[in-house]
Amino acid sequence: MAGDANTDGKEVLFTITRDHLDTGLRGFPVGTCPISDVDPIKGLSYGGIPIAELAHLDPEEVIHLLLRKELPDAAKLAVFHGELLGQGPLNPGVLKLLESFPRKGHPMKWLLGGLVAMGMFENAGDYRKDCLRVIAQLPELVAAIFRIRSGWGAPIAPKPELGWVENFVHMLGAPGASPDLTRLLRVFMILHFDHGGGNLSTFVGKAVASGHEDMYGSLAGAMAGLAGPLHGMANQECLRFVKEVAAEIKDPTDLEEVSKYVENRLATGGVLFGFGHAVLRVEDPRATVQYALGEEIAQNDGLFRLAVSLRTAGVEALKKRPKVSNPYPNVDAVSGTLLNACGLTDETYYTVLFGLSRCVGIASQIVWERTEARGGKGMPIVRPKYVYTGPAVKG
Ligand code: AMX
Repeated sequence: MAGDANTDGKEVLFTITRDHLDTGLRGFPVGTCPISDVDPIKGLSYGGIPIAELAHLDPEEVIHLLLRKELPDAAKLAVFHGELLGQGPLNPGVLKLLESFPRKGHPMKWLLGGLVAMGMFENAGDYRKDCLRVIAQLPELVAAIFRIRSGWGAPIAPKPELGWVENFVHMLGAPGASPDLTRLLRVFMILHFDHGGGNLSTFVGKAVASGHEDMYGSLAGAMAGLAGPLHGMANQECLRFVKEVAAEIKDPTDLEEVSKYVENRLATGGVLFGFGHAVLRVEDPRATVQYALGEEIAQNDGLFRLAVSLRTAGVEALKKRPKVSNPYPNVDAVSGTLLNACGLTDETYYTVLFGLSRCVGIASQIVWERTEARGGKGMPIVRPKYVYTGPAVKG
């Protein structure tokens, strides 16, 4: 804390005062991360490349960038695809366990259970090997969660020769899916792979791994963090919000009517879901990419048109409220309306899609922290200090 520090001439990054306690470690530098970064103005980047430049690449190229810290050429990409393919299908025991899960359990609970089960059936006990295996097999797990829990039918066998997303869409076999679902999910997955070192789920995953828990247990911890409505589950809540607005207005393109609704909602203490951010101070570039994609694949969809009207009306209204640090759309502002327009209409599953993607970045960061950081020694066990404020210690 201030006054206690002896910096020995070393660079001071942050001074901790009593006011900083109990603020969720907001902004505290606690480590280094060479994989991705979130800049308040430039937004998200992977390996120094802005997310907008990566959004339309092959998802496997971007996974390679996160794991191996370079975009692969065609030859390296082919080798990498072979490595993923070589992991084989998910152990049938995991799928059998899913069959016994209660349908009323939220899909994120299914994902947690599935990851724990994978840790018992698939575990190699090696962060690098398990990272590759979990990335290769998670699409099968998540597709099975959709199919079994939704009652769409038995899991569909993988076609690993397909791309990572193409295989996922094949295994999903979603009734009523539009032909644009693959295109959307390729972009969606890339946009959600990683988000700097300190977002809640990534931080939790790395903290669990710092006690040398294996990859599967660490990812299960991370996904429990992602499941909360202030974190990953915000995408589910955002589509519910857009649907709520749609039910209250006559014309989604009538900016005046949408603005009136928004002002009224804020005046009565309501939240504009899909707006604001803890770090960003501009429109999230991931939202910008999705608005542009929506104009190509969901141009005439009523909820998408409403999300576009909200993009203007929401910013105008939030800008009038100085307490709001960032009045601009975030990644969740439009992702749900696009998934809905492409046929994935049950928003309860959106956080699982986020989780499928985010496990890639978290697993990459765990591998780096456990096997490369500190000259290969790995980060020590996480152990922050809590300042005791209870009764004086006796004696
Ligand atoms: N609608 C209404 N009020 C908002 C708001 C919004 N979209 N964004 C911020 N505010 C309010 C906050 O509630 C807070 O009010 P208070 O002082 O009365 O408690 C005040 O403005 C200051 O908040 P802030 O410093 O701007 O934001 P934050 O860093 O505390 O929180 C976030 C960031 C995203 C939780 C917040 O902007 C929010 O609740 N947004 C709506 C929910 C949402 O879209 N979540 C998805 C985030 C993306 C993600 O992580 N997946």
